[in-house]
Amino acid sequence: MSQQLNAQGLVLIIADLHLSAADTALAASFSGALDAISSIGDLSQIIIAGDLFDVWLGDDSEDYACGAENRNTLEQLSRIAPLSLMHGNRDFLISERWAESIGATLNANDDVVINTASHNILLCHGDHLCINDHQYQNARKQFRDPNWQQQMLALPLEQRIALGEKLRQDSATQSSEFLAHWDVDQTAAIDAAKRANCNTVIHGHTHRPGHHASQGFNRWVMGSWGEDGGYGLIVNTDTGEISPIWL
Ligand SMILES: [Mn+2]
Repeated sequence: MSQQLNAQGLVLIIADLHLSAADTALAASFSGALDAISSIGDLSQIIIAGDLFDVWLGDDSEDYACGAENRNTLEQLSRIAPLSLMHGNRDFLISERWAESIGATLNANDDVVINTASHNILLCHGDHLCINDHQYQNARKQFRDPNWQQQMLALPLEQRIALGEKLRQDSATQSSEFLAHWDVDQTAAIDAAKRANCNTVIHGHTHRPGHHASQGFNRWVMGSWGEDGGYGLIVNTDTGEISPIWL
C-alpha cells in the first residue's frame, strides 16, 4: 500500500544509517551531520527511509540498538524539521510509540508517494523490490506478520539479541555470486512506480548509490552511511528537482 505524503518545499531523505550503540564512530558521524542538515534551511520534512538502525529488536532494545548519543542526535534532528521514519529490513520492529519518543512519526507504509509540481515520486526502502531473492521475500512475509512479531517480541531481550547477531552473521557470509545478483529489480521498480502513478522511484537498501534512467523512469538509489558521513537526496516539491547531497 502506498500513501500520499503532503509535503511542500524541500524534503530531505536519508536511509541506511545502520546505527548501533556499539558503533561510536558512526554515531559521531551522524551527529556531525546535524550542522550540514540545519544549514540546508527551509526543510519542510526529513524522512529516514529505513535501516536507521543496524538491527531493532523491540523498543526495549534501545540501549543496544540505538544508544544515548544516537537518541540525542535524533531528537535534535526532529527539531530541525518534522521527522518521519520508515521501516527497513533491519529495523521493521520500530514502533510508532518509540518514533514518537524521539519526536518523530512512524510511516509504516512500504511505499510513500511524494507529489511535486512536475511529477510524482515513489519512496520506499527497497527491500520489497529485490524480487529475485525468493528466500528473503519469504522471510519478509514472516517478519511483517503481526503474529510472528508478537511472538518474537515476547522472547527475552537477550534471546532476541542473540537471534539478531545470528541473522547478521548469516547475511555477512552470503556468497559473492549471490551478492553480484542481489539488487533491486528494475522492472519491479518501474511496475511499482506505474501502479502509484509515479515516474520516479527513490530507494535505499542496496547501498549502491546512483541514478538509473530507463523507459522514461528514473530510479535514484541512496547510499549508506559511514564514519565519513552519509548520502542523502533533497526533493524540491516546487520544481520536482532531485539533488544528491553529501552530509
Ligand atoms: Mn536495508
